[in-house]
Amino acid sequence: MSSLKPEQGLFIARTIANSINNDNLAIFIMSKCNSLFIRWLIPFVSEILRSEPNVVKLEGKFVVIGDIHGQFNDLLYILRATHQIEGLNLVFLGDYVDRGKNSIEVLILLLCLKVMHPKKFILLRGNHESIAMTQEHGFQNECNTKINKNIYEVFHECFFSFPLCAILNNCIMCIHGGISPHMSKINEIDEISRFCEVPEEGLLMDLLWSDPDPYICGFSPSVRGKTYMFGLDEVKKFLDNNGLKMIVRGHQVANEGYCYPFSPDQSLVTVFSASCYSSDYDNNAAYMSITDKGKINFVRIPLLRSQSRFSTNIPKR
Ligand SMILES: [Mn+2]
Repeated sequence: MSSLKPEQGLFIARTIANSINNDNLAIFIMSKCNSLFIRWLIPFVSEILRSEPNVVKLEGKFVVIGDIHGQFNDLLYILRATHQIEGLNLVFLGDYVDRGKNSIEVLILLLCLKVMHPKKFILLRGNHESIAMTQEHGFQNECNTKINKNIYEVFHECFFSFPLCAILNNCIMCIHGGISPHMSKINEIDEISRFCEVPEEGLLMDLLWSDPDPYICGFSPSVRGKTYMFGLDEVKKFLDNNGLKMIVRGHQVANEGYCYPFSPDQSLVTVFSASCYSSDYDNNAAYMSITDKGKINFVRIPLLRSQSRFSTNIPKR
């Protein structure tokens, strides 16, 4: 089988990454995105992702973006609003695929941005970046329909390669799900070998699957049927043990795009960046901004009810 030369692959990746203001970007991406390109892109970007530690440590100013779930217009809004800001890093909390109609476009755009700006874009793993979830919740079907039946497996390598956690300015922990009874110190995350399918139990699963519960103390079995829910006492204990101030996580719809489940306590915040999620909700979406002085702000994404691939009413920057 023929394959792309590195310079050909890089040329396409650069073209996509530089086209954020293209009026029909979703269509444009699909026009570039044949199986030859995907078979070049995934091993190439996976090597970059694998070179990152399980816990990525960063300093500076950030935006933190919650679940996108294949909602291309929400992603595009965030990118247009932020990508040109000098020195800003974008930290994504995972769940790029499934449920929405444009998982391929979302994932390909993010991976091309990662290739071109590996330090600026941090892509953490969500529980949907797994074989079991993508077989059931839309991504595999989308691959079969939009590309071909053989391409889905090619994506597995990048699911297995995303780092798990980010620590911002030594005080804010970013993770898709939450904490785990199997962890007291953050450096225990470094001991996980993450290059695999998400297991059915243990620390890796909990980090990607657990949820906060304001009505409990300690850990208790989750209503999801796997992993745990945790109380504020466990969050406080974990933050104290590790000299951290706050946990930012995604994984649950929040009506305003963000929510402090232990409010008025602000030790943990949920950020969710897919508006009118899965067309079952009429939730707002938001992302979080963190200045280099540590000031926190939430930015609402305008409701984009129609997640049409052809929509062009997104302001350009
Ligand atoms: Mn999730």
